Amino acid sequence: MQQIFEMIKTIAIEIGDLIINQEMGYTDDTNTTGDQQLKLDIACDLLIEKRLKETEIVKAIISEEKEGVIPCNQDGEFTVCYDPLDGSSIVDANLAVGSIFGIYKGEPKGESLVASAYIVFGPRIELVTIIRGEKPYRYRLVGSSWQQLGAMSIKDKGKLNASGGTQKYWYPKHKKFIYSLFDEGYRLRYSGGMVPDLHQILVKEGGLFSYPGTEDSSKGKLRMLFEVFPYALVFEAAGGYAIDENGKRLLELVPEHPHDKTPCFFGSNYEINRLKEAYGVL
Ligand code: AHM
Ligand code: MG
Repeated sequence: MQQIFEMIKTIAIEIGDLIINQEMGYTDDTNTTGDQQLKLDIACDLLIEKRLKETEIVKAIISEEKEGVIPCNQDGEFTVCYDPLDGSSIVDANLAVGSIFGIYKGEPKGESLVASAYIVFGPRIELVTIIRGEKPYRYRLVGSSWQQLGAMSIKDKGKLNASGGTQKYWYPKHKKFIYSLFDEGYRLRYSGGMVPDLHQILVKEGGLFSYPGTEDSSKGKLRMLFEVFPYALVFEAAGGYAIDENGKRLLELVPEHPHDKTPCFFGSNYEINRLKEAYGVL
């Protein structure tokens, strides 16, 4: 696994450079979920594809920006599913964005996720890696070396509340629940980039991030293989929880298609219990 993590460190430096120097603007293409692709999305995708193909233990890759599985090394062991540049719609506003990697052994699904990693491109570049069964570790790029900042953990209760989706289309139970947390004193923290938003909750050791199903999109927006499962592994290993709208652990879900989405909730013990109560799935 270290071979993949080392390559992800190289990728982080190279994408950091692309974000600063690559020409912005859209191409005429859309990805499989219908989002218009930025030139930067494509450049990041190609870079990751090239680097993962060079990593001998990678058997295949699946990108959020492409349809289907791309074979890499015949003797490889792992399938890496990745979102090359999450939050690309906020990159031109110069907000933080990220790259997410799910590393699967066998058929990609929650149970076969063996490790994951994400990179945050903010004022600094940070990386979080997790191997199933171990703690998540946080690193920061200083000059050209990676400084380990220690293991990440989540307390029983936090102060932050971040919910995605168009509020007009939130189901009444979700709206009532989110407002009840604000009435308890929770603070709104939502940038529109799941990588910095989830990273902030982890760094502040608690809180809740929701991307619910809504009246206009019953499965929400976030894709299981590239976005949801990698964070579910991080949150659980940090001592938090990661569930769907039925109270089921996200890591127990099985996508039918690589680009399948699911409503998802990541948080500390207290907020997740309040959510289960509000959704009637306790
Ligand atoms: P993307 O993969 O096309 O960038 O979309 C995913 C992003 C997440 O980072 C973020 O949580 C979500 O979209 C924001 O969506 P919304 O504006 O609907 O809340
Ligand atoms: Mg994304």
